[in-house]
Amino acid sequence: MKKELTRQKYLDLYYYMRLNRAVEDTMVKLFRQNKIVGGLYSSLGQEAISVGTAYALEKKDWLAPMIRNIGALLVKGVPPRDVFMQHMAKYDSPTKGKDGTSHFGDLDNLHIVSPISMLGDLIPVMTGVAMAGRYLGQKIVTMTWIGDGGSSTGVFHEGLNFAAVQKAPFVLILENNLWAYSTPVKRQVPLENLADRAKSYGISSYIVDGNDVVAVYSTTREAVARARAGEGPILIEAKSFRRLGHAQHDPAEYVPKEMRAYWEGRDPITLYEKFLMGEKLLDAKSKKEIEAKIDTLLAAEREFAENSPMPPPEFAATGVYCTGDDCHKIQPKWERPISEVTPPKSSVKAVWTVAGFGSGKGSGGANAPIHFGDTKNTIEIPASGSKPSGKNGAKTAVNKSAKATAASGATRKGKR
Ligand SMILES: Cc1ncc(C[n+]2csc(CCOP(=O)(O)OP(=O)(O)O)c2C)c(N)n1
Ligand SMILES: [Mg+2]
Repeated sequence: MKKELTRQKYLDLYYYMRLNRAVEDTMVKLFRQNKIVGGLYSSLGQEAISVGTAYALEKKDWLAPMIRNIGALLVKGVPPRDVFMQHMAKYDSPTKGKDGTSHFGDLDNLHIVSPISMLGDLIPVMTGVAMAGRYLGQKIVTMTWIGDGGSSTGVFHEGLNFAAVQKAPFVLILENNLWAYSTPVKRQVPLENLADRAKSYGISSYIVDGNDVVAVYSTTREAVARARAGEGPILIEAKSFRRLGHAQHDPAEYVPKEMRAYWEGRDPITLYEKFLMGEKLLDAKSKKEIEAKIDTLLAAEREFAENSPMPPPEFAATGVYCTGDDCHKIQPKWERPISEVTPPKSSVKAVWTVAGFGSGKGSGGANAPIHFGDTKNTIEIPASGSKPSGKNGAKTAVNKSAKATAASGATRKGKR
């Protein structure tokens, strides 16, 4: 680690990494008390990535987190109570209890786009946000994160290529934690460095030690400055390790013991503490003060979250369909009366019907062999308009009518 920042910045990075870990530790406790409604993912050992990257952004910049980026939300200013309540599906949560994980954002104030579960989809979305900012003359930079597994999705490539040709001011953090669920990175990408993917789009990239928060921050700060200056998107591969399973339900027994032991010895918070102590930026007293501050904050945030009510049952039926002003400011342009396309009408009977749709008829009128087994009882008839070839001419296999099929089934049965 290099000494290059102000004391305040060093201590901020430390505070947010500790806060990130403490928030997640609290959620594990809530999970074990059965108070977490959805899945619970962990960024244990990856805190330096979320915190170091988000800390390099300015207030006006935009980010979109993925499941292991709670640290980035905290740096951006999301209060821990929102993270707790969101996972507990409480009524005071940002989504008012309609989601049990982290699908929430803040477009008005903090400039956070909600996560999208489909891996990679945030790349074109955040490219679009970056382009919108440029059209509006805002000089913003946008950021999102993707895993080693997610970097093999089609939309990763489409999105990054699009960002590259548009020279979007966008920074993509590729968190290579060596595992995508139970698949080791070596079995899904034939590359030593995933940063090499950037070459295909003609964009710049960096490789950084994801367990060194100062390196992560300094590298990202440089990348953000270059993107802001108009150099186009930049890919940063942060190398780290997923210390726990994919989520709480996964004991990750498939991870070799030596690999886990190696990375446990490189805990980003322990490494950073050693550095701070060595540089006399932190001592036992100030460390205790930071711990006390976090404890007090989280006790209050947790209490608030636990006391928040669950949403009233009837609330489940509201806010599902956009109804205009009370939903958002963009007015939908309904081509048909709203009552026609929303329940109860829409879910009772299709308004438009297409003759033959769903009946299983092929274009020739006969039953299409769409199910396994339908093809068994086929008869062969010469295809109309095609030239005979070979002994029997061109043939088209067509199912018999339902009646004939039933009859032949009965015959077969009789023969047995
Ligand atoms: C397009 C798509 N495919 C599959 C999934 C299911 N899924 C969710 S997370 C995950 C593993 C992701 O691994 P990686 O990208 O390495 O991220 P990590 O969990 O290691 O942070 C999978 C397969 C998904 N959400 N989206
Ligand atoms: Mg991974």
